[in-house]
Amino acid sequence: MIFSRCIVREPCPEMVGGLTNAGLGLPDFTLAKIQHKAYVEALRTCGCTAISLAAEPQYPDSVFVEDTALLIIGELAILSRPGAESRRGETALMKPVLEEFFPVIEVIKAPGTLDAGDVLEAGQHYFIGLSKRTNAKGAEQLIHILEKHGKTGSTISLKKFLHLKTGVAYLGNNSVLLAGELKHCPAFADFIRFEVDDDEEYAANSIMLNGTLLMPAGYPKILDKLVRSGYHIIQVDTSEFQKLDGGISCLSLRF
Ligand code: CIR
Repeated sequence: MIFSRCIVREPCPEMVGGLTNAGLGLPDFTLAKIQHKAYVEALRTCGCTAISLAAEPQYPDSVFVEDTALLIIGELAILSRPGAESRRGETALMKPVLEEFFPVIEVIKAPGTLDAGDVLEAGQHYFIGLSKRTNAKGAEQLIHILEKHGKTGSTISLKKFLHLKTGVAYLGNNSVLLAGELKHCPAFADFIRFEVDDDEEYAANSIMLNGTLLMPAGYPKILDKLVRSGYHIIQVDTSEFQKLDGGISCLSLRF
């Protein structure tokens, strides 16, 4: 799959009041802006033109654009219905942007909730995490939409991770990066598995983009394993977004 564009949103100073369970302290906004810029530069290096949206101070978590929609390249966009009340309005901001690029827009409706951070694309199949943010009704609606478009979906119940993609990345070629509770998840039993040690768990949230793996900086053990396996890797520091439970995938929508 070729990705030619990405959507990102500038962080707003209000991000310091964003949702978090990380216990890592408050993000430094100045550093977050610098890190965000470097992140967008890395996406460009991977071949994506960046569509950069203005900061939205009324939504402290709006920099994590990934949660607002699932994009199926060349086909359709599915607007999510975020599980956190404080984030629900973010999808209305994303809708007109997606309408420019996608002829079909589907929508997750109440009482369903779904954060797209809970959706992992693996070829024609989509794994959907049932989490504190994504409920069974939301997952059911998504599976129905996917099936209408010739794809399949299945659910994975999460116990600890905020989102499914907090703990798994699809690397292409039937390979996955797995952490924590997902290491022994039967859904990934038939994949080639790269397991991330618990002290490097954050590195599982990485993205494969046009043949380059974009990873958070500072996780030498899994980095070494992947380099030895022949992966081409770019590391970016996302420490200030980690403080808000967000990582590499959460900061962009790629298509
Ligand atoms: C939240 O709790 O919604 C944000 N602070 C972090 C969202 C991270 N997004 C993601 O994992 N896809």
